[in-house]
Amino acid sequence: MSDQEFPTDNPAVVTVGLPYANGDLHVGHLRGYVDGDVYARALRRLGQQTAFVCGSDMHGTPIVVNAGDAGVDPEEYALDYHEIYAETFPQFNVEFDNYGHTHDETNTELTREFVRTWVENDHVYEKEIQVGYDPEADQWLPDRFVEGTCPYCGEKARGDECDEGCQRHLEPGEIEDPVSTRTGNPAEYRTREHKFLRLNDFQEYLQGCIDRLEGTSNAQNQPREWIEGDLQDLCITRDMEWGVDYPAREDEGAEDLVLYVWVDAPIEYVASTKQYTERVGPDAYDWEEVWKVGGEQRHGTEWDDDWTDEAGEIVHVIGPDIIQHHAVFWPAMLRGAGYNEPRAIMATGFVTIGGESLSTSRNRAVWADEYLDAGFHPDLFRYYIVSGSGLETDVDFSWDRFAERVNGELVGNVGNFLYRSLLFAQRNYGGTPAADTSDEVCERIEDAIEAFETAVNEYELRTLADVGVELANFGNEYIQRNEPWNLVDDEPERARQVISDCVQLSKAVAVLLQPVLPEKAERVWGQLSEQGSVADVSLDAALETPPAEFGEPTELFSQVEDDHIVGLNDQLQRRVEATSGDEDEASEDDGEIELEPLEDGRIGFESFQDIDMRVGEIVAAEDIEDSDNLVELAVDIGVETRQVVAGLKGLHGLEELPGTRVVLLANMEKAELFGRESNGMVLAAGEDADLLTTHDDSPLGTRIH
Ligand code: B3M
Ligand code: ZN
Repeated sequence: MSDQEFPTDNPAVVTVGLPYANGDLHVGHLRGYVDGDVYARALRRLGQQTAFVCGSDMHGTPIVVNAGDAGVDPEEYALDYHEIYAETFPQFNVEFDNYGHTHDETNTELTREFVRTWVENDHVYEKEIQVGYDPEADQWLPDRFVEGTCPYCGEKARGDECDEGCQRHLEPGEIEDPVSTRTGNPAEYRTREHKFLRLNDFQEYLQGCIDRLEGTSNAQNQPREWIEGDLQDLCITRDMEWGVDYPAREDEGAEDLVLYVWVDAPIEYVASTKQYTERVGPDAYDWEEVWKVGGEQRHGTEWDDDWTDEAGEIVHVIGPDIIQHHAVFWPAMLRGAGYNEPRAIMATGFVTIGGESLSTSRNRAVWADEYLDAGFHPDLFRYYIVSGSGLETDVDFSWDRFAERVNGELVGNVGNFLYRSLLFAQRNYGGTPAADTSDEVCERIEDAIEAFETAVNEYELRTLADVGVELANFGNEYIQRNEPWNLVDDEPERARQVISDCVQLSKAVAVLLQPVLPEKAERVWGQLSEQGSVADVSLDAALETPPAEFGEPTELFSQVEDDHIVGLNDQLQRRVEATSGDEDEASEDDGEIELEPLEDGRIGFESFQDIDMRVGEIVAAEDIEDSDNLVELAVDIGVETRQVVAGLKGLHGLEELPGTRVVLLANMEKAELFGRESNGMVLAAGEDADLLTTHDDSPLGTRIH
């Protein structure tokens, strides 16, 4: 990447997180694709050479699960969705330069090449680990085949991610209380050999990389916590059939392993760019200029500032739940293979409905097809999404709000200004009247251009929508203030000036709003009888004189009718109510747990200091046969290992306890239970003995304050 402002002399690539090819798209998915598309168009607007690429994520357990439920093989299942996505995106004017998929040859080959390079560079090692296994289903339980409790925050989590809690990536074997999603049985842990990418090799590099990283503040800040201290190595293989085969050398005996989906998925960003070059030729766009720094292997060397001038600009648009993958794992993966690093990560907020998260399983969503079937233009949706909130903030979708904003901002403001200006110009002058643009209007347009350029460099998408809308707003006010209809007869020159200003403003609005409203802007371009496409002009075109002749305009937007919205709104409301009903029931269930009243008496800080609590880790767990509820634990608290008798039987599987970080009350009076000494107490919450743990990696023995 370069440290210069956009536009730079280097080619850029904008990518969006790959959709898993395993279900219908809804407005929540569409947000990222629209945001990415708007950003790519805005970069081009600045004159930055830009490719916009993506692809379907074909691998991973969710697809295997869903394909299994549908009774088809994963490839067929994923390809069907891939084709649906490839057709759906353009219907929202999301136009990728290349849309591939992770199972195609370009990606599988490139992925294996990455892995081979890591192996050659000694970044990969083999280790025995505990992997979930379901004896009833007789299968290994990678990733989403297992659910349980996040060891970092205690929330319910999937095998490889804490999706409802701290959003961390979870390594195989980390999840607590693992339950097989195949049978609902508690999962067993069994020993397996797997391959690991040694992330610690990249720790220093990643610190620098995060310091250089641009984009949204969540993407710049969250990774700091993850890269401080020892980085946990990334298990890059899985016991599955569906995926990219691990490129095993004969002697390695790893033929039955596939790569973890998060290995081949981001590499599709590179593969998709490569396919684009294969189509248009390297003279038009060279993927290696973007992804490889000067084409050189730069493994083992420090980042050199000179590279910043040669390398391309990589911008990733992603959801907020995959920041760790993109800001920590991915730069390490790239560096380990001698590739460039991302310039920016734009992590968007989610889309909510009625303030609550979307849920595909509960059908609390507005589906892509549903929007299109309602007959609304895609640009309206794009506008709603981009201007609805700052990039990092959630956007709430409601049909009422949609109608309100379309009718108020697009129909009432932008559409109204363009139509009245062009109509007046056409009727009175047959097009743009001859007059120099006034200083006031020129300055307004220049300011808008500057605001647009700043917004691109600061990754602020909303401003890209606001700039054009505010210019139209100004135009309406300008027309109102100057009343050209009263000037035509008495002050013809002033009338020409005012109307020429308004046409110029209209043209500027089209140029500035094109990234957000590509099709609508194109229509204005046509109405102005401009040559070519508005997509191909630079921002300066906003100040160039519009044609002297053009035809009668038509209105750009039409009013969203109340009764149309009533139907859609009803439909959605019914769904939302139905699903929140389920949740109310769930929370009533929760309410049945009677919480103890708070203690009246207070203790002083000194009394608290008498309590010696330490960070510990269970290293062994043994059944106490004679007891109904007790087990014997060995808890490592750094300075020593304690024998503790704890009431965990039946609440936690004995085999899952070793490796669990706990909090130990170390100066608890010793006790003897069932003939065994208990030297300390493991802290736990509630009837289910929900074990207290620590959020980060404080060393064992650290005192708790
Ligand atoms: N397929 C979807 C997600 O977790 C996942 C993204 C891959 S991006 C390389 O949001
Ligand atoms: Zn968590």
